[in-house]
Amino acid sequence: MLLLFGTTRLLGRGTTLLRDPVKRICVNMSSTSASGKRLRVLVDMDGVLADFEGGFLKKYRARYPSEPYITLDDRRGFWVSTQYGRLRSDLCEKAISIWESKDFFIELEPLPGGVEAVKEMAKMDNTDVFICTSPIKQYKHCPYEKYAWVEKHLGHDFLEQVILTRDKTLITGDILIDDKPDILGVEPKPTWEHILFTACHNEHQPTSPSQRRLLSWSDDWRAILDSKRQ
Ligand code: UMP
Ligand code: MG
Repeated sequence: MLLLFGTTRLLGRGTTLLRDPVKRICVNMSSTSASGKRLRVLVDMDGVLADFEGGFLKKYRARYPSEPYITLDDRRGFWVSTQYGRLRSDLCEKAISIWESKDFFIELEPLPGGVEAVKEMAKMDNTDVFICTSPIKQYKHCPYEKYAWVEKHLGHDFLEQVILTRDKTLITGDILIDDKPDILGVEPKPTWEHILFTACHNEHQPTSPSQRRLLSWSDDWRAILDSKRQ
């Protein structure tokens, strides 16, 4: 018993040593994605659950009322700072100053239907949902506020599902719902299929025939999940 307890601690939380082969099979079936049974969905935050573009424009215009700005209809390309820098070189830094400010990330409004969809997904049988989001490198407020946003909109228990990473290719999953058209990192063959979530900056961008889009949370995300189930 002592040996079993010690080994369990070594194996980590949620892992038990089961000598009974029937129990061992049950545990494997209910908990592992290696069996291919459970679907693992990774959902991005900025531009998918939280309205980064709308929040940025509102705060940029409030802080710099006499500076030129780019309407959401005219947004092109993932990097806001790059497009502002092309408008006038000093506007790149001004744009960055907005999302580096305290309260920027926590005050982002939820995008329509996103929070409800994630809550529904999380309740589905054989489905694990994780929020997979990249923090900015200026870390004073952003990582804290991303956790606080999840707690505020999805509840305290959902903090267990948060993955902060600058490299999403390292994370294993079946689907990654993300508004960034090119998700690159050290892993050349990520396990997930990238479902491009439509946003103002990518809606005019042609996508390769193999890339699937989710037009919004009113689109049929359930069918996309079902298509990945075995
Ligand atoms: N971001 C920038 N520069 C930009 C636009 C966004 O640094 O011009 C940051 C803000 C978010 C992150 O922290 O990129 C986007 O994260 P994902 O949605 O890709 O996880
Ligand atoms: Mg995003």
